[in-house]
Amino acid sequence: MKTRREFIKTAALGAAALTAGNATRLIASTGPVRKPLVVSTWSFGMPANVAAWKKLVEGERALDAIETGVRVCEGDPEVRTVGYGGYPDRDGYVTLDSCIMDETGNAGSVAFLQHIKHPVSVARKVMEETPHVMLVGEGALRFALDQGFEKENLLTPKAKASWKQWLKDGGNYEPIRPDQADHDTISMLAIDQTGDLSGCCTTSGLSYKMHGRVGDSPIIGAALFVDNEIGGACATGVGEAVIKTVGSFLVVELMRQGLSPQEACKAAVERIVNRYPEYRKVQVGFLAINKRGEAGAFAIGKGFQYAVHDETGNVLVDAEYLLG
Ligand code: SD4
Repeated sequence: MKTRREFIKTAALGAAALTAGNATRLIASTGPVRKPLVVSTWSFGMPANVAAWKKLVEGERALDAIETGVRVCEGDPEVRTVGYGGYPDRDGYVTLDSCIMDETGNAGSVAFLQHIKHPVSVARKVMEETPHVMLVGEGALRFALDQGFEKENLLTPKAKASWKQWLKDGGNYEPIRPDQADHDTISMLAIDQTGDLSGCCTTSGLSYKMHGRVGDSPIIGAALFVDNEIGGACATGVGEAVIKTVGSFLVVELMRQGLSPQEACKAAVERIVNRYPEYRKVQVGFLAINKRGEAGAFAIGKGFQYAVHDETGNVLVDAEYLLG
């Protein structure tokens, strides 16, 4: 097995076959590194990518680009699973999870945060203004207000009506829901013009979740991990499955061993369903990029899409999946 340093060196030289585990894999393509680059989860990643791309071509840091990008989604009341307009928990509270990680390996996160429209920006403040990584609940809210964020009602009339209807229909609650429509996170990764990586994710989490439930989205290593020497990975889907397998960290570590982003995402999905067969029924999708600007994704089930913006344009891609 090659060391990380050898991997980077070999990758920089062009196409190279490396041994990872028992298999030999082609891990690096020839040609220049694809940068800048931004990728994000789901179709709402398309407008988010456009905002991030604008920053990237202006020469801004990947960190600024990804924060700007996902804020588009957080502020859009028509996106029912992120930020303002997100579905509430079973008691009618919109509670938000978010995290962010930069090229130096620094990280910030907020969980179970209420009343703040842009949790990703609070997560960034946690990273930059405190000695901590994660603030939750009341403490996270107090910190956000101290930092000048505005307290807002995030429960839009539409989301409230959906919740009331859900209650009327019996309020049937399954902590693990197989449908994808009710729980989509925006996770975003970018490489800037200098070749540095950053990533973030932000969500209102599973709709009608238990009050106090926190998913994978604010957990560094689970929904997001960035190693500026190797690449970055992020996740969407049922957070419990991602937390138990430390999914994004796993994807980055597999890339470190020589797998392509696509291969690494696939291996992480296989880890989930092999280790936890009950999660075969749910959706989890991983999205990753490596230092060369190669992107890949893989999901448990059909339907996961991701948006990729490079200098050739912004495209929505159907991810490959394991089970029909
Ligand atoms: C969570 N991972 O709270 C989030 C929800 C999500 O696609 O990403 N859904 O578990």
